[in-house]
Amino acid sequence: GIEKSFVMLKPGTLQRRLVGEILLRFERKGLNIVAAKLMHIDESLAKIHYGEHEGKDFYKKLIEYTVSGPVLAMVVEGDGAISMIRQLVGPTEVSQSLPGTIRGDYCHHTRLNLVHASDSPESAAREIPLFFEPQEIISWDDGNAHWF
Ligand code: 3AN
Repeated sequence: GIEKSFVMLKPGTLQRRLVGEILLRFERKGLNIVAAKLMHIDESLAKIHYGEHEGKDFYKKLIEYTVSGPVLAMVVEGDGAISMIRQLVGPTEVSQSLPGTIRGDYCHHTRLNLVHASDSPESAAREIPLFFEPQEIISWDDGNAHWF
């Protein structure tokens, strides 16, 4: 079914001028960008977003990195979008991410893995409202839905 995923292009994406490269992959796959916002998120939002990692050894650096510059927060929609986007992004551990995935092509360290994408429908439902008001999400139709 149609799903919405929360996707965040983290500060390294902007620093390395990779926004276009990454958006291209979502568009090429046929996904719909239904919300997008450039944000410099504060520590409290970063901590809520990454709350599940509190106490882990990489947590402090993860928060510092996430607030170190602007991010592009997005909602991306499509049939089975959540797992499809995880496939496009590649595994968390960059040594496991294959060429052809975003992390496989552009990341050499797990701490600098460029993209966040919801890992389940439950995560998406929690994450999207942290970053977007309902009226900021604009679903649209490319006219192909009746074929599948
Ligand atoms: P994903 O981003 O693939 O959903 P999570 O949610 O497990 O992965 O981890 C969130 C972020 O925390 C990752 N994107 C990465 O930046 C960082 N991270 C996760 N695991 C590690 C690790 N073992 N060492 C360093 N950083 C990590």
